[in-house]
Amino acid sequence: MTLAEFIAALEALQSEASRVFAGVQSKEDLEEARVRFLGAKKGAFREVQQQLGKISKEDKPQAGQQLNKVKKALAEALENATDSLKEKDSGSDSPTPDPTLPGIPMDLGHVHPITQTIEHLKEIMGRMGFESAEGPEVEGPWHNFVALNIPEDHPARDPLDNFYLATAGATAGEEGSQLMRSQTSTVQIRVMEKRQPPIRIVSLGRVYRPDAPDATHFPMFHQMEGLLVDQNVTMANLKTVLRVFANNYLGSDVPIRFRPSFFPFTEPSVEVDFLWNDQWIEFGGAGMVDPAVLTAVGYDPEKVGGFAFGLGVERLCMRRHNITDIRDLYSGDLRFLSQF
Ligand code: FA5
Repeated sequence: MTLAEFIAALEALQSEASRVFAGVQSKEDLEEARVRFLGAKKGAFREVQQQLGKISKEDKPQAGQQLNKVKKALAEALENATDSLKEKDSGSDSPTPDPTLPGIPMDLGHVHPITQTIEHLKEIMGRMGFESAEGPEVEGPWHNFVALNIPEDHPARDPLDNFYLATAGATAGEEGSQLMRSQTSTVQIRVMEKRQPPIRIVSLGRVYRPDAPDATHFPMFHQMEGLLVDQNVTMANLKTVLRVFANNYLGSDVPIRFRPSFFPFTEPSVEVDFLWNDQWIEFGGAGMVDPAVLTAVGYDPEKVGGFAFGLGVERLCMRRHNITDIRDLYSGDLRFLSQF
């Protein structure tokens, strides 16, 4: 093959390729043209390139130069065709935006059912004159146990039954150690330490216990603590307050049972059960504030007395809304939560 023939073949290839690439209308056309002219095995360029071996030694440098020029031109033609196809895709084929269409509706979040319950409970208790009080969730043994008359060897203080925090220099359970409070009764102590009777507070907040989760237990849950301290307070006052509370929150026909029980910080003590689906379910504990507790906070048990109660908030919410598994409340499943 002569140099002139080689160059003629290159020119023919370039003009044909330019024509084809310029006429590309679709992705399929583009791919077909790419394979036809630039295919690595059987492409037209490759075929001409293979003729280079037949060119004489003297003409080879010039033939090589021409070959490279055409190679570059073909690569450019491919690139241009690709670009113009892209432009075409994003241009006339895409729908014209219609500014009169309505927007995409967005779901608005709402308050979690337990938070709604807490607000509702505060409101009912507020109407009976109980003001809202708060205390910290990280506590020391004094507020969680000692001032509540829970002795050192009581099982409730066992490190395995509480979430103690790693506290430098203090053994779990000893003064100086810290734990996530296991009950809101801590707030009774905090309020009485600061204030003098008459006291009438309610405290709603989180508590923590290493309980295995099941339908009625969760390791983090909420309690509603009530405390009333005054002169001449009797068990009848406690029963009336809980009865009026139940009437308002659960309905006047809800049967309540007070079952004799024991708490170190109340004497006498009761367990408070509500009937639910023909079964008595425990909702909390209550009783008359133990004189030892009144003494621990500096009150004179000869002059003042009181009652206290602590109810499980999740169980109240579940009873009211007929929720059968506490874990649903904390699953984060919006199909469940958005019903409230
Ligand atoms: C107490 O925590 C006492 N502080 C209550 C009290 C206060 C008694 C004031 C006397 C005076 P108890 O451990 O029984 O008591 O818990 C009270 C309620 O919390 C239970 O009846 C239950 O409704 C709820 N509860 C307890 N453990 C869990 C749990 N793991 N998950 C969900 N709710 C729970």
